[in-house]
Amino acid sequence: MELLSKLKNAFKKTSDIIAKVIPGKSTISEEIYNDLEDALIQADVGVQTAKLLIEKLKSKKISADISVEDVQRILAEEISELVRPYECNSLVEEFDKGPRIILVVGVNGTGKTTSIAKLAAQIKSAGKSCLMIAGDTFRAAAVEQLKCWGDKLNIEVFYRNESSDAAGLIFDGIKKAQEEKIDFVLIDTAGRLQNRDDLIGELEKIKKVIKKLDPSAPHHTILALDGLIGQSSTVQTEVFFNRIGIDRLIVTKLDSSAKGGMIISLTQKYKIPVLAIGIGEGIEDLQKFSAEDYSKALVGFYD
Ligand SMILES: Nc1nc2c(ncn2[C@@H]2O[C@H](COP(=O)(O)OP(=O)(O)OP(=O)(O)O)[C@@H](O)[C@H]2O)c(=O)[nH]1
Ligand SMILES: [Mg+2]
Repeated sequence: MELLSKLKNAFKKTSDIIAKVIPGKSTISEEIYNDLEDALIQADVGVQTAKLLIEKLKSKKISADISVEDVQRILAEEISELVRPYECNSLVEEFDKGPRIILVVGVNGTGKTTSIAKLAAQIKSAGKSCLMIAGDTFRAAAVEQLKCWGDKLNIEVFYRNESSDAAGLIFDGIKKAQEEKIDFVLIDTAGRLQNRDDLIGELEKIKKVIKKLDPSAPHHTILALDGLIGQSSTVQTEVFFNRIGIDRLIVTKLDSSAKGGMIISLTQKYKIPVLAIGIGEGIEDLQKFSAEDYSKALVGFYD
């Protein structure tokens, strides 16, 4: 229950956009449908998806006498249906044998390092061992940031103070994890803009190096997306999807975003499961993505 109310608060900015269209209305008119469509677009669900949702809503042949809750409930059900295929198991739930090697990528400041710490905390509390590799050798403070999380969580961080070669460091870190039979390896990487061809190329090299040690790895390549920028993250997703081959999304900062609808359009377009959503800066603020909870929170419907 506490989780749901956190989610509810996190999505308040988005759900307010939708809720304010229909307060106190007892009948649903073409005008309200139009306003709802606009609200959905504002919440960044995407124009096509917004149109689709309104069509679905209309096809329900709901009576003219309708409550706000009815509209919210039906919308939540429709949204849930769209995103349900993109729910997935948490890393720990799908664990078979270690080391499970997880690479986290994304543009600058999207929440990669923080999300790695949050995931590591979940892995630890499930009783599995974990090594975090400070593969962001680009920014001096990046290693310190991950070490700081490692100290707080009492989870080992593999790092070098001065290293220009991220791939070499990552290779050595994975080797150590294999030797020590550690269950999970979480690899942090430097933020890189999708239009920096050289930096995207470096990630391709990192993936190749990882495969030398385990041809089945990385077992997941997670793209961290900033929930604040909403649908604009499509441009980023496109490049990482095509060049690096991502297979999980983490959408962060949804607690302060009014664009929570982005998850619908992104999943429909790229068909990538959402591993988790970030709803705050605290270590516990990374939630498993639940289609039902997300949809209800997005439209502000709670039964
Ligand atoms: N409110 C909120 N803040 C978040 C969330 N996730 C991350 N942050 C904050 O966003 C900022 C950037 O997070 P980082 O984890 O450093 O992002 P990064 O992708 O590693 O950044 P670079 O390494 O510089 O590319 C930090 O201040 C985090 O505390 C979230 O879900 N909600
Ligand atoms: Mg970072």
